[in-house]
Amino acid sequence: MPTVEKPTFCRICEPTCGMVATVEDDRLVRIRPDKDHPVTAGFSCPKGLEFLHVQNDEDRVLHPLRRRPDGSFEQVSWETAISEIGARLREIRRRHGGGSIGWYGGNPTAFSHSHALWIGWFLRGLGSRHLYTPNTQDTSSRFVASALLYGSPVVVPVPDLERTDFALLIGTNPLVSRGSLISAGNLRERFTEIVARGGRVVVVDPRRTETARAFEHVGVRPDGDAWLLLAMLHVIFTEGLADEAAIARQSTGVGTLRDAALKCPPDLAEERCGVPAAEIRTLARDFARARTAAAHGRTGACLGRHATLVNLLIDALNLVTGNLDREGGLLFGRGTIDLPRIAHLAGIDTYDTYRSRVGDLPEVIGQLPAPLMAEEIETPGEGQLRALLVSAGNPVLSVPGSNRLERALGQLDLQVGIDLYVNETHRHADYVLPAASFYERDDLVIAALDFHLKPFVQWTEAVVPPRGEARPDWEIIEDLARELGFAALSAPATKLVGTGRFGRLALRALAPAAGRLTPERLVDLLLRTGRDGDWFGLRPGGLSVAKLKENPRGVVLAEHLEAGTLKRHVFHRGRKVRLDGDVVEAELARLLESARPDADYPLLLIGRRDVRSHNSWMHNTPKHRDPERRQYAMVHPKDAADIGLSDGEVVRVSTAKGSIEIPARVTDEVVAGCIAVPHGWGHRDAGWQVANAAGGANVNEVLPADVADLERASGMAHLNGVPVRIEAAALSG
Ligand SMILES: Nc1nc2c(c(=O)[nH]1)N[C@H]1C(S)=C(S)[C@@H](COP(=O)(O)OP(=O)(O)OC[C@H]3O[C@@H](n4cnc5c(=O)[nH]c(N)nc54)[C@H](O)[C@@H]3O)O[C@H]1N2
Ligand SMILES: Nc1nc2c(c(=O)[nH]1)N[C@H]1C(S)=C(S)[C@@H](COP(=O)(O)OP(=O)(O)OC[C@H]3O[C@@H](n4cnc5c(=O)[nH]c(N)nc54)[C@H](O)[C@@H]3O)O[C@H]1N2
Ligand code: SF4
Ligand SMILES: [Mo]
Repeated sequence: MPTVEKPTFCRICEPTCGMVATVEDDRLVRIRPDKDHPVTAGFSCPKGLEFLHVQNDEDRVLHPLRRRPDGSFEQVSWETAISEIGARLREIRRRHGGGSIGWYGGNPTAFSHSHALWIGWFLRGLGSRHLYTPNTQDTSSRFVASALLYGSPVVVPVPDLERTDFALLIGTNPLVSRGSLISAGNLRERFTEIVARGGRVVVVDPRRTETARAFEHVGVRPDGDAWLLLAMLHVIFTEGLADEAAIARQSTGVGTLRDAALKCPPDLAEERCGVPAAEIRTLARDFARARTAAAHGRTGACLGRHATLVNLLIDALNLVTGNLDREGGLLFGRGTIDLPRIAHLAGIDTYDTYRSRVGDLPEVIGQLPAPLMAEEIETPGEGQLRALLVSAGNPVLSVPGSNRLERALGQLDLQVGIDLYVNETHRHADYVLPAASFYERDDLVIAALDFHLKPFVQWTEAVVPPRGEARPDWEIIEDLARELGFAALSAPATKLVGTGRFGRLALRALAPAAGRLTPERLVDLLLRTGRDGDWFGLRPGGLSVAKLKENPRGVVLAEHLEAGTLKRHVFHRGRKVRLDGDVVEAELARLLESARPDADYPLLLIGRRDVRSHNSWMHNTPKHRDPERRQYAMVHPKDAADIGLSDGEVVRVSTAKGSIEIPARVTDEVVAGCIAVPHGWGHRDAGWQVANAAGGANVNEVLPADVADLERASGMAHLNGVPVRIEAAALSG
């Protein structure tokens, strides 16, 4: 068979780098970065290249598996698996109602055109509210800040790094993570260009990260950001640096923010966030006086105890300095598929329209806090969670309170996993179904569209057929839905396109091919009725899937994001950003009244991401045979000296929930009083042999996960800045 090279793109993380896949005999034999890609231009990272090992991994699940009474798995046919799971789900629905069946859809669902949509459809068919995702360990606080500010949780502005004079990065390490809630190819290059233009890149982080080392670093105490940001606003308001015209034009409710900022002078903030008052003043003045500036936060801003407030303050800092919705500041997505509008029409841009059965916490975009899953399984009553499907996720490693979750999973009437591997969550499942990898399916990453700095869209065909009997996630979900007797996925499509002129036109165009709505047809519909669409021939040359197939390296839609689109992106009445409200006031009060450090647990734990890991996966590649690649904790020399810990020794990290032990690296890379521990480790007894051997400790076993530990405003888990105690493991009994 001849060797074929196919342009496509990686779907592990947000740059969605252009790749060229080399295929021989229907087998992926090489992946290389695509130099001719119009956005990523030859950029990629080690994970993207190591995906070749995942693709061809002998540990991959390639056939449906069913648990035997002795706990081992046996291979069964798809027909058997789907019909048996269907029968069990029907029985559970009959006895306990559709509301007793839930789904956890993990991180990779966001990198597919269809996976998350099909899960949503499945649960709506059941009338179930048990939808869980990594969001409460990742972005719910950001989404709630958006709901409060803009009236829609899915409106998330991006920093215009291509034109800004001052990038303020809060709790993000893009030289390793490659950027999140932003998609701009090689971010190191973007940052270097800012400096080359005479601008600045300042990184606020408790650790002198790869990004902080390459640019400027402000060493903040974990969970200190709200204090830092309020004190910056204090300086800006009291020194006349605010852009009052922009505030009046764009927002309502600034008084609440101003009052809170006035209560937080830099000297008070210094005590709480560890950044010297003089440094806070200079940072505030420099940011406000820069010709243009953009503050952007990610998981370091999203996982603290005041995360919703931190995210709100980040956008407010941009707004108050006149940097929201202007070139070089924060800009809104261009929306070739107008997600906020579509989500609004479909009624899925929700926040707090209902609350969790246990814990009374708000839904965010229809999702409930994943740390509640254990208690939802354990708590009797109507809506008790009795069956859980987990696709593209590994909550036993990724969700805090994992010991309890793992025990609770054992109480389920049915547990089904859909994955590339039998991971730590699926090792107890009743069935594990083999998912196609992203190179085995067609795709367009709808969720990333609005995060591209250079508006861009790319469609890919599957570059190889699925290995073994693997199948794309959406097809598996559709089969299960059919077992439960759901109508085809056409009713939600009606909602998505609306009932306006183009909606009607689109549905008419769709009707002749009636029947199955595939992701390709859905994407086609959304593209064609979007702002660049061909409107089914009314605008020749416009976008459609066919058009994208003619351009396999994608289509650049504009050089830059536009400024001056605020009114289109704000859903509040009057189209103004809202800076006040009950939630904001409560969160500000909670911050200003919050307690100081806990004497029993004097250190603060934060997370850390590694270049070759992706949360709990990508650990089964040959590189992870190297002990150097394994998990270790970073401890400051002063804190190490206090407990007599030397570099390379094992440190015991304890919270009120328990202890874990991890080899330590003693380094002043972390600020004193802070310990950094990567999540996603603790592999054992799962189906990935290299990962099992690499082992590690599961930090989520000791992180807080009770209802009282979750943020009231967003249900967000508290995973950064968690009070801990450390001891040298060798010395303590
Ligand atoms: N190589 C690699 N890339 C990844 C991933 C991965 O696991 N590995 N995961 C992907 C996923 S799912 C996501 S969501 C993104 C996340 O993207 P990022 O958020 O950019 O990822 P992190 O490297 O975790 O960066 C968070 C930073 O916040 C800092 N931090 C911790 N606590 C605080 C705090 O209280 N205040 C401040 N200011 N900073 C704090 C941490 O030290 C860390 O440097 O990365 C994605 N990319
Ligand atoms: N303590 C702590 N915990 C955290 C975080 C933290 O910073 N600190 N970060 C959180 C964040 S940001 C995230 S996003 C979560 C991630 O949490 P999860 O999404 O629960 O876990 P992942 O480790 O990303 O697991 C992804 C799984 O999907 C499988 N997979 C990959 N591609 C596909 C596919 O196409 N289809 C299917 N069906 N399966 C696929 C992989 O084999 C793997 O088993 O972790 C969170 N947990
Ligand atoms: S940065 Fe790496 S993992 Fe992320 S999309 Fe690009 S190649 Fe894939
Ligand atoms: Mo994430």
